[in-house]
Amino acid sequence: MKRLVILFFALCLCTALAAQEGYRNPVIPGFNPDPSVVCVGGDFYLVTSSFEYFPGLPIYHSRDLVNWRQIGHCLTRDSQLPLQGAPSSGGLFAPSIRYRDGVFYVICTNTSGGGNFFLTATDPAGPWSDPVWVPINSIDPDIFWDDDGKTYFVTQGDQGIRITPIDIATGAVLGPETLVWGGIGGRYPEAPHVYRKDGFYYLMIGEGGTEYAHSVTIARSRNLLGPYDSCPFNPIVTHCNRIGQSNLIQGTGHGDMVQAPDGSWWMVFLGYRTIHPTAYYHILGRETYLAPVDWPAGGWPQVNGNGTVDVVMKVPTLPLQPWPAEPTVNEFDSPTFGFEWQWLRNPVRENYSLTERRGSLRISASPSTIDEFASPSFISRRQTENTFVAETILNFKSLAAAEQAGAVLYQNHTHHYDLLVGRNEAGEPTIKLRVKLGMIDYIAAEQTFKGETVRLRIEGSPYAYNFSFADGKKGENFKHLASLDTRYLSTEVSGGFTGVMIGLYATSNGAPASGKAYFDRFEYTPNL
Ligand code: 6LW
Repeated sequence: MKRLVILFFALCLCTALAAQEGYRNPVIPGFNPDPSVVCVGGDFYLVTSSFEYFPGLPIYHSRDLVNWRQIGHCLTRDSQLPLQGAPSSGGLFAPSIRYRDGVFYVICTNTSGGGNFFLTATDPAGPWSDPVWVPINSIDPDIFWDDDGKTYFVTQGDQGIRITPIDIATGAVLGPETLVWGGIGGRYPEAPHVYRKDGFYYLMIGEGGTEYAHSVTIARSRNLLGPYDSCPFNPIVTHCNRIGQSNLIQGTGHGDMVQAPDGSWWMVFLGYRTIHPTAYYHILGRETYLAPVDWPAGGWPQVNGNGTVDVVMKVPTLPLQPWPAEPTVNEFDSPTFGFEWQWLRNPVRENYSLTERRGSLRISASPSTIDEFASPSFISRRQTENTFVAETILNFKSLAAAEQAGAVLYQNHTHHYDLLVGRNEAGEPTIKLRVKLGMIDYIAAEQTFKGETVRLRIEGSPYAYNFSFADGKKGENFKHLASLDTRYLSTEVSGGFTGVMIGLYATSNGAPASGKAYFDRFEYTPNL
C-alpha cells in the first residue's frame, strides 16, 4: 500500500513537471515579424523577416516553442543578399522555413534585388546556400511537396493565393499557376502555408493587412489545387473584434502552424504591443507570438479558444527548456559580433573592428548618414521592451573636426533620435541630441563637457526616452540632457515594417571622413 501511495505521488509530480503551466508573449520580442516555423525531431527552428538589415533572416532554435535562442542568420554573404540602396522596409520580406529529406529550405523575397528565392542547408545554423531564384513575381512564398512527388510554389497575388509547380533543383517554373483561394474578402490575402492533415489540404493565410485589421484565415480541400472551402468560423486569429479591442496586443496575423513531438499543434504569428490599451501606437515593431491550437481530426483548428492571445498565457506548455540568459553587458572582448547586431544594408566591413583595440569596438566615421539608403557606419540591435536602459562608453579622441559619433534610436531613415558627440567650432567637446522626424530636423539639446571619453545613457519608458551623459569613463554623475516622446518613433507615425533599433554610429555627415570612434562597452538591460 505504502509503495502504491509513493508511486501515485511520483506520477503526479512527473505529470506536473512534464506539462508546465504558462508562458509570456511575445516569445521573440522586438521586431521579429512574419514568423515561420518547422519541427525536426524535438527541435523547432523559426525564421523572421529582416528587410534592409544585414545579415538577413535571423534563425532561432527552441525545444519548447517558448524559449528561443538565435543560432545565426540565413543570409550572411553579400553574394546571397544584395541590399545596396534598399529603402527602409525594403529588402527581405516574409520568409518560410521547411524541411525535407535531411535538408532545410528557407523561401523568401528580396524586394530590393532578385525577387523570390530559396536557400538550402543541412545545418540550420548554416552555412546556407546561395539563392536559387524563382521567376514568379510576388511576396510571401512557401514550398509544398505533394504525394505526387512534385514541388509546388505557394504564394500570394492580387486576386489571392497562387500555386505553381517548380523544379526544386533549379527554381524553374514547370507548369501553369492555379489561383486557389482569395480568402474571406479581407485586404491583402497573403502569407500562405499549406498543411496536409486527415486527407485534407488546409490552406492558411493572413488577411486584412499588417496593421490593426490583421487576421489569420483558413480553408481546406481534398485537392491541392482546390476548390477550397472556407472555415465556417474564420478568422481563426484576430484582435480586430470586440474580444480583442482592449487587448494591449494588436495586429495579430500572418501565422504558421507546427505539430510538436507530443502531437499537440501550435501557431506562431505576428502582433505588436501597443504602448497602452488606450494608446494605440507601438515602437517595437511586429513581434513573434505563440498560441496553442486545438485541431480535432477532420475538423478545423481553433486557436487558444477564441482566436486571441495575451501577454501572460495561462495554458499548458511543452516541457520547458530555457536557455541561459543573454548577457546584458558587452565588453567587446570577442573578435566577432554577436547575432543580435545588425547593419543597415551591406556593410563597409573595414569601418568596423573588434580586434584593433582589445575590449573596444572601433567604428570609423563614414560620409554616409542614416538619413539615406546607404551603408552608414552604424551597427544596431533590436529594442525588445518599452522599458530598458542602454548605455555605452565612447572615446572620441580620434574623431576629426565636424565628425560625430554616438548612440541612436533608429526606426527608419526619416525617424530617429541621435545622441551624438563631437566638437563645436571652438573645438570644445559637445554632446547634441538631434531629432529627425520626417521634415522636422532640429537639435533638441546641446551641452559642452570636459574630456575625450563620455558615457552615454538612454532610458526607455512607454511614453518617453530619457537621454543623459557623464564625463569620463568612470563618470557617475549623469546629467539629464532631454526627454523625447516615444510616439514619434512609432510605426503609426513613421510607417514601415521594422521596429526601433538601438545603434552605435559615426559619421562625417557627407564630408570626407578620417576619424574613428571607440566604443568600450555596451549595455542593454530590458525590463520585462
Ligand atoms: C509581409 C506580408 C506582411 O511580407 O507584411 O504582415 C510584409 N504581412 O505578409 C512585410 O512584413
